[in-house]
Amino acid sequence: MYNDRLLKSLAQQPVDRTPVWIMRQAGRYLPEYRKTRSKVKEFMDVCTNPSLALEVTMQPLARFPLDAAILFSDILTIPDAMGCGLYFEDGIGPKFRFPIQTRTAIDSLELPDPAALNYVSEAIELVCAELSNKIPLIGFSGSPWTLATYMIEGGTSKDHKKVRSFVYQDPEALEVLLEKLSIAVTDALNQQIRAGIQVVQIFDSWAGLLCPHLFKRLSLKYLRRIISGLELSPLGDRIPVIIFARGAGESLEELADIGGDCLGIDWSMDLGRCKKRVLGKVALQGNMDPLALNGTVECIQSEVKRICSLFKGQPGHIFNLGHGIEPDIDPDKVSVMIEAVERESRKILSFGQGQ
Ligand code: 1CP
Repeated sequence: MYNDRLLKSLAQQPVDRTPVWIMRQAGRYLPEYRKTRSKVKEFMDVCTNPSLALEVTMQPLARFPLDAAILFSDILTIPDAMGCGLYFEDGIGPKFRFPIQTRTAIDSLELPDPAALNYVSEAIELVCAELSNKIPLIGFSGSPWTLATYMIEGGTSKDHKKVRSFVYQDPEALEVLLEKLSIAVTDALNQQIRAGIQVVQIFDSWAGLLCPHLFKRLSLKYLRRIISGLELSPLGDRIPVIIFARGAGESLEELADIGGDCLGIDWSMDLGRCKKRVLGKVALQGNMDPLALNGTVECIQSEVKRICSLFKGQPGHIFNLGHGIEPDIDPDKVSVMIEAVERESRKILSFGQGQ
């Protein structure tokens, strides 16, 4: 790997400067993405077409000196492959034609045919060939809990009342669903590993819907199982795992103890305090407020400086936003952020190797 800053930071080893990538780095805030997107009818047409997925994955890398690529795809590809009938409604978001709302629907739900996700492996192979080991490629999946929220709600939701009620109405059925999703997620991630990804990120974007004891039972347990079921890379390397459990700050210590390498920290958390709680056990990723990118240049620079300074002389930080980038952000502000990470982190990481 020519640029191994991300892999080194995940292993909490010293680097010359803090690595940086952005959640949802390919997407609507980039005019080149909107152009590619306009060539096809549905968002999923980009994901399922490996050459379009390659094109979009590479777009942010052509603009910014990022330290990682993330495959352009979506967490909802797995429920889609399980027959839930994913579609996107304009101005609303993802929806399922066949939501999973009863014990009967859960019992008859089948694991995806691995061939149904071949388009993901094909896209990964194309991206790896294009990257030729210059920077690592991150593969990803949703957590079983987060996928279950979409499947039970029937799509995106404002209040998540259906799934939050289901937790109490039929906990046994929910656990059957989570078991099935754990197998599907483990299989899908192993398929991505065999195709060539070098890092895994698991998005538990709706972890915050669960109070800590339910989070343990309905999410953490399955995350642990998935991590322990991951295969070695085709070259025999362990694949580092980043867990982004949004809203689960209360359970940080427990999250640090399930075999992952890094915790993604959402923007609502105090990163300095997170560091005291778990750094050493795991690396930390984050956590600039995505809306800080709407601030002035000086505001962005001072936020970056504040965050980078928390890790003075200490390895194990990966700079990122504390959630996905918003579609209305000016890409020039992203350049300001990345340049500031480079400048500020070189200053504070005095143990660098002069790369
Ligand atoms: O083009 C469009 O209009 C569709 C917008 C879009 C994009 C750009 C969707 C629909 N998905 C994506 C890509 C995507 N999704 C990536 C790309 C890789 C990257 O460059 O980072 C990734 C990693 C995801 C992951 C994802 N999808 C998550 C987890 C991250 C998070 O934001 O918490 C979630 C929750 C989804 C579901 C989803 N897919 C799309 C949308 C708009 C949503 C969110 C729906 C909701 O708010 O409930």
